[in-house]
Amino acid sequence: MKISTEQFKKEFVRKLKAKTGKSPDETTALDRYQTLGSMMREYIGPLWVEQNTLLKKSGEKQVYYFSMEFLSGRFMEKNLDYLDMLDIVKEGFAELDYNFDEVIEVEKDPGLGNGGLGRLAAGFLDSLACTNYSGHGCGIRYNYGLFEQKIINGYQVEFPDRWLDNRNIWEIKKADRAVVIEFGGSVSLDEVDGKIICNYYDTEKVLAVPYDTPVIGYKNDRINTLRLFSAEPYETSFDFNSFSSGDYKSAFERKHTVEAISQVLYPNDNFYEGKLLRLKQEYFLVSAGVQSLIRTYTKSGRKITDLAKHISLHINDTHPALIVPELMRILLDEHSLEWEEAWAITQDCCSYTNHTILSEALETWSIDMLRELLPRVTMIIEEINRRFCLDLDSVYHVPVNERYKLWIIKDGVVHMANLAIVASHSVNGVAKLHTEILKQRELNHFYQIFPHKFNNKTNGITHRRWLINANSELAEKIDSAIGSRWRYEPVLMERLLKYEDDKAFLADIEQIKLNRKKEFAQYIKEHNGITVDPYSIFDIQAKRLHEYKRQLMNAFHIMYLYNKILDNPGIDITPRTFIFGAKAAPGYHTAKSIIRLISSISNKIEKTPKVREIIRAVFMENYCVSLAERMIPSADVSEQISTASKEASGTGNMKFMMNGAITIGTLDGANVEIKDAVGDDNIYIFGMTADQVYDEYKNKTYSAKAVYEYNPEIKRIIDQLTNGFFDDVSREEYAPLVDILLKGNDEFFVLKDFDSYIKTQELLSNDYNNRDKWNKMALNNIAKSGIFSSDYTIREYAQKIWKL
Ligand code: NBG
Repeated sequence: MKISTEQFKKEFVRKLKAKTGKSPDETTALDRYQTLGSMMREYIGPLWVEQNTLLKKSGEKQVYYFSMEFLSGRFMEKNLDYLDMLDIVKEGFAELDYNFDEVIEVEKDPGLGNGGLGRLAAGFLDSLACTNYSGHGCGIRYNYGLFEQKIINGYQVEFPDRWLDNRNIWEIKKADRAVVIEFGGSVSLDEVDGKIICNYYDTEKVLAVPYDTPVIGYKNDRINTLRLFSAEPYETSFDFNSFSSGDYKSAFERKHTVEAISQVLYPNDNFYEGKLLRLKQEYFLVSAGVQSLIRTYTKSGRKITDLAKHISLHINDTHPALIVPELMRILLDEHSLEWEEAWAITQDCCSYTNHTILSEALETWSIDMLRELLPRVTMIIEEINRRFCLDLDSVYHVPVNERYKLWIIKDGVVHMANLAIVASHSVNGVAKLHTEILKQRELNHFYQIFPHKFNNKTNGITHRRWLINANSELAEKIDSAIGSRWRYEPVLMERLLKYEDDKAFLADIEQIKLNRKKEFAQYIKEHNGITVDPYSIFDIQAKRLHEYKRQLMNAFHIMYLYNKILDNPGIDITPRTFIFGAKAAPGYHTAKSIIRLISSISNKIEKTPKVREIIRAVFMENYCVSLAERMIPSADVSEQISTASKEASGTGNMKFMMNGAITIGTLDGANVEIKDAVGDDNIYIFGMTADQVYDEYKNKTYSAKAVYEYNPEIKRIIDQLTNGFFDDVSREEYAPLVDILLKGNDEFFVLKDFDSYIKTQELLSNDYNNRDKWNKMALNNIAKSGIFSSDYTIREYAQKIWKL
């Protein structure tokens, strides 16, 4: 935006007065935030309209990325930067004596996602706009995003996330573009003039009202749209009869039932909960999105049979897989296409990404529940399945006893992944290893009949948020070394390698890391009341809490060090600060128990001065995007220690690497590709490989109990969980964790990998003291991180899958 600081100040103060009716020095940070936001919206508005009009005319192909989650993070600073206003606003604020950081902090994190899947969706929208593609997000405008986590007496307690309390200044409600979603009732198919007409009776109608948020490109004038739908009652919002007779509960019941659909995000990561409300949410999203885009499309005067030439629909995990029968329904019933024609269009339009192999995350719906909620859609799924079953025989010649693996409906249950695979022209995994596992193991039966559909698209992260915005000092240092073109072409960061033996340059990199560590140490002091040493190793594990991610193994390492320090007074251990950030799903007791254990360990260390001088452990409350933006740039060590094969990709691993942290990890997900990029000398790999994990599951030779019996260090740690060692909880508190390991035979191989983990940690610890070596490793990681920019991932999707 071309505006001088003087002009900005004048306009800002005028608006501030007009909006608040206060004298400028009486205004609050919130007043200033909202005024700045409305100034930006005035600027963005006309550009946005212009682009949409152009798009409608040109018919340029667009992708609609359907996702139940978009974990966007704050918008203000990013939008200012992208519109080239950041410096002017910062300067203007300084001259007006307003605190810019305070204004940024006012913005509530839009936490409409759980973890990697939702963050990836938001990052992809960013990259689509920045690489100048026309691509939009379709999602749900949850009134409450992911819960706010508080740690009370060491326990996670969940509070509602009231992100809309101060209004969302970035969205525009488009009530006139609302569409009607129908649930339940019954359906009849009647023949009129040789055509099948579908009639619906007694359905429950719900309005899906869109709220549009601009998705701005990086200094390129592109503005795409994130459209989130909110559920509102279709008819009068309350029942007057009940109201008049004083029955207020019944009077508003309907309104509340309808609004429940977009009330709250299910707080599960990598876990499927087969609740009716969740199914309603999923259909609400796809029906609203598909209806709304088809309406815009047909208004442009283009033929419905050309839909796939202009539109791509992406299914982000199976959650929006009902797109398939919904699009078929609209093509068949509303546009009177024949089945074959509608099916061809659907397949051309749809593509699907698989994000997990964990069986507890794979969605299935009972056909009875589906039929009751969505009678017409269920008929269509049944017909898709019927035809596919015939093809299994006549087209794909699958042996009879192999066919059941491919059925979409089996034993009264609809398998959503199967539906998505059959109906999509592309099925991709999110890292090379993950895609291989899909092809060779988990989805091998589909790979055999549809080899052409399967492809890999390794995840990526936006280097703008995670480096340029989160660590501007490092970004500027990179500019000064290699120029600023890397900001648009991040692979150019590789040019930093010419400094790998330049001691002065490496010292500057080290100093920048220290600056971030000092800032974060201050934050820890303010939030946790613990003083940590910024010269110690900052060892961070930040991600959702899940058994497969093995925070428990990290915790055991801390206990191991605790024991070692007490047993060996004067021992030389490199000081370390272990930092965790993690939310557990509210119903996931084991995960919550691991959080409690980390608090116990932290308390124990705080009470033991000899240990406290060397190691500290802190659990940061309420891990979210804006906390990640502070945490990640301060890390020396990035913990990526999942059981091999379980983490489809991981993206935190890429963010840490980009900020110069060194990974300690297993050969899982994208860690494998990080290792390939940086080479064996710049990463610490340990533990079982994915093949070994599969072999163990098959051969069942592993005995966790035997490890416990024969390894005294492990035995001691496990015993400490229940022998009163932790005096801030009862002895029973951690008994279930012990049971999972010993009685349950340690499904995620925490004990099996422990030795190799400890040895690798020791190596890392020693290397850290060799500052030249460490800084060189850090530089290598930064330099090689460019390939993980989501701009490249998105180019691959755009060119190879969506054909934009
Ligand atoms: C998650 C995987 C991560 C991956 C993200 C994004 C689900 C279902 N899957 O490893 O666990 O990085 O998806 O692809 O949330």
